[in-house]
Amino acid sequence: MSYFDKTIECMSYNDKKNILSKNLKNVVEHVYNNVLPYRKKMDEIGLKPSDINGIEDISKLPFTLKSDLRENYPFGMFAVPSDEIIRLHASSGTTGKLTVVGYTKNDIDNWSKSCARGLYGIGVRKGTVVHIAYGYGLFTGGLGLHYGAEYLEATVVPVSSGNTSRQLMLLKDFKAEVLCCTPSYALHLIDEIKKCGYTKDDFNLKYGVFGAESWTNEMRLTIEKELGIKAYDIYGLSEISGPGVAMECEFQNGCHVQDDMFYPEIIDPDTLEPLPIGEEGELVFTTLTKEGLPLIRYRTRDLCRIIPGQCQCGRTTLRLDKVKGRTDDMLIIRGVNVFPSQIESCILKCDDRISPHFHITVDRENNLDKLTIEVELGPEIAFDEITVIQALTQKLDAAISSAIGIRAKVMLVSNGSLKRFEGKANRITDNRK
Ligand code: DLL
Repeated sequence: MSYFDKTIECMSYNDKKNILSKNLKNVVEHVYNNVLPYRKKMDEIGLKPSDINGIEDISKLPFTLKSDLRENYPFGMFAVPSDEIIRLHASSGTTGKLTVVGYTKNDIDNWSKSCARGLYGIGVRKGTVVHIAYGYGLFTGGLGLHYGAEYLEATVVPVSSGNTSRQLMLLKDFKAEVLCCTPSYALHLIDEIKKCGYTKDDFNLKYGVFGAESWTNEMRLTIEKELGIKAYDIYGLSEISGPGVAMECEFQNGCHVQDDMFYPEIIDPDTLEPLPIGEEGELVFTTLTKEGLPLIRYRTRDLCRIIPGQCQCGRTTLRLDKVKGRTDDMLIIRGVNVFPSQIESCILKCDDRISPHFHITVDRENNLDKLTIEVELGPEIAFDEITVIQALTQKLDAAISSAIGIRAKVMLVSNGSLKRFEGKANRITDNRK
């Protein structure tokens, strides 16, 4: 087994604890002295940097929310003078105001290293051809993986998102071994490959690096089968750096968090109390080495759990289980919590003749929530094969109702009729809002 940085990745718990404690003390000192909103938050609860003696004191610290970044738009949470910021990224949200993040030279270097560690763990080396179809620009996906792959001296193809026919041409001609994009874009590429009359054997792909949105293990199996690759999960968020906060190794058994840089906690989103390892709750991160925009106990809104025990690969880093979804994406239908990932998993498990493309619509009729799930038929079923479609609809209906605990209206629609996505998928229309 080889590692990008064995000392850090395979460090014993006690050695790691010393590093985490030292870094936590540094970052708390840094934000208290340089970020007014943090000084205020800490003063309000009477907490001084000297009260933090080690990583075990982390729960004394206040949380940070996305609203803190919005209220201090654009640079009010930055901890260094503006001329030390060498890169800005931003993500858009529901309120329209951007969440802006800034990086010093060291931050870019550490972010690149975190992505490099992840990519190394799945086999990327000098000369491996890495096709990056995440968007470049203010979104962190493209540039984050670009710098990580270049750090390893891989051969980077910086295609960005869009122009699918050109993507296929480049994938084929440059013989990329690694495809980096959202899982929903991978589905779109699979459809286009078939439409163009290619097969997976026309490509040289071996691995996929898929993230930026939640996706299920069933989706992984579909993509792996269709592209003949191993599909790895990569997790991250711009506030904490971008892609590469955590990534799966070759054992595909949870995303290894680069926890010397980004320290994870799982909290109960209602009581805000930390939860023990293995329990599901909201994922919270503290950045331990960031200079430009250090964040303390940032509430991601992602629901997840830390997998107990150590991975077969020998790394001692904490691992995240598949993210179930964002608390904001959770639909409450007739009082029942429903995650799109539960529906995705039913669709993919149900029948090979059903495609992975779906859309969820929620309406309110006569004061009652109504859930409609449109799912595309696979290309081999003609839309006039009424009996087959009726049988498939019943089968899927039963599977979804039993998984989510409420009835939904399932509609099988013709192949190719639902919207495709180049970046993050948006599969929900909630007309109740
Ligand atoms: O999506 C960074 C990224 C780019 C990660 C490319 C992986 C690959 P944001 O646009 O700030 O950053 O969105 C962050 O996306 O809080 C999660 O809700 C979701 N997310 C990211 N990766 C995963 C994943 C990038 N692997 C938000 N599984 C996060 C589930 C994910 N959700």
